[in-house]
Amino acid sequence: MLCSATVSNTPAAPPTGTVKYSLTVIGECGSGKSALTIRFAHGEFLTLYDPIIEDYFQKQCLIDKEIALLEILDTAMQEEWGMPRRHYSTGEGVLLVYSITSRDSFNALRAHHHELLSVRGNDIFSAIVVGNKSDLEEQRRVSVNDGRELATQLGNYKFMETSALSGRNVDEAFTTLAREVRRRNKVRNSVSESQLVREYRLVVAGGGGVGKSALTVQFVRGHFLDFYDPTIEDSYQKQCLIDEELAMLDVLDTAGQEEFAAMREQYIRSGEGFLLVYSITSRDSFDELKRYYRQIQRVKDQDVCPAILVGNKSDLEFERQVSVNEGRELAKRFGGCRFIETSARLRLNVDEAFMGLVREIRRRYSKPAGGSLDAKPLPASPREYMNCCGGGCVIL
Ligand SMILES: Nc1nc2c(ncn2[C@@H]2O[C@H](COP(=O)(O)OP(=O)(O)OP(=O)(O)O)[C@@H](O)[C@H]2O)c(=O)[nH]1
Ligand SMILES: [Mg+2]
Repeated sequence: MLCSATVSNTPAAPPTGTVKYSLTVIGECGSGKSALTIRFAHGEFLTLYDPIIEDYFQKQCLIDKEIALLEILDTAMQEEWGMPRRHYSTGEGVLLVYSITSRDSFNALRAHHHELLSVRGNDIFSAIVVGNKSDLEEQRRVSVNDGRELATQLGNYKFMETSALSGRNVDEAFTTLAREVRRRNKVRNSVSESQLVREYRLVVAGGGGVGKSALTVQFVRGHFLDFYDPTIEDSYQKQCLIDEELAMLDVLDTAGQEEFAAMREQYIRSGEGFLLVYSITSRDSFDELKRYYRQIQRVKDQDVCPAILVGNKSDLEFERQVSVNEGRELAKRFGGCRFIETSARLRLNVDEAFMGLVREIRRRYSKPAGGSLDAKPLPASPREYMNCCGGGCVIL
């Protein structure tokens, strides 16, 4: 890693051509945020734990032949100070830190991430997940796999373990985050030059209580709705970077209850792509989708429409009534659309479902001249997903 270790805590004028990156370090108190930041900025280990309110550091680095000035905000999470919303709202890049010795600090990252999503709205930020204190192997409470899985679930973020004590992966963590920011900025700049962000009108359809709202809210806001409040109709917007292309997703969360069925024709007409959701714990909800699909075909007057079949509540394995194979078979009958199982509760495959649908729509409108479409099957599990996509799609 090329870090030219030119450190300055008092801003000096950076050489011309320097690119600035503003990064924020977020995580529970005691997870090692300050130790990591100081190890990176000053190359030394902080032996005394002194919970700070907030601190600001600068470090100049050479990253891939580019002179980069990393401006880092080290935040405070002490209960008595609370977590100022400003901390969540600043920084193009966010280092999400937990300690591998504390299950609580690991679990708390979801709440921090949820706060981030709700404060940022459609503002663009990059993130990576870091499991710190990796030198304390004998006190480990969070496995590498759990860390990796959390990073995938939160937004296909990169993941690494670090040790502020030994210096392991510390430079890598900050420079990787700067690279992620750079990658995102590149796309954003190309979009602002062309002034074009494609909008996608997605409709989330399916029976009552299958988890349409829970999936949508988990996707857009990053938290789980653990109560049931039947929907009439709600719409959401979310900006995403999908395969290096910016997209504005208009998501319509529809009513599953039969009493609102009269509204269906209208949203089918306006929708470009459909997330057809059933619950793996309800055969009725699975069978009901067949009627839905016929109605979409009729209203759209098309045999095949961009869609993705989603078997939700995959965390309730013991209550399963519909097998993975039945899901796959039904997807074949729905014009060979993609199939995926999700859990809104655990945030499993949630991003993949929505992004998979956008990819379906793109495929539909960018058919190579004279060529057949390359319909790669969407993996049913997050692990398969990582193998297939390498975590390449990111949410802004
Ligand atoms: N265990 C588990 N429960 C879920 C999951 N998704 C949703 N639920 C629960 O299922 C219930 C119904 O979820 P909703 O998202 O409101 O269902 P809906 O499809 O929007 O229902 P309607 O708006 O009536 O069409 C709620 O109590 C959710 O907490 C999931 O993935 N796992
Ligand atoms: Mg709902």
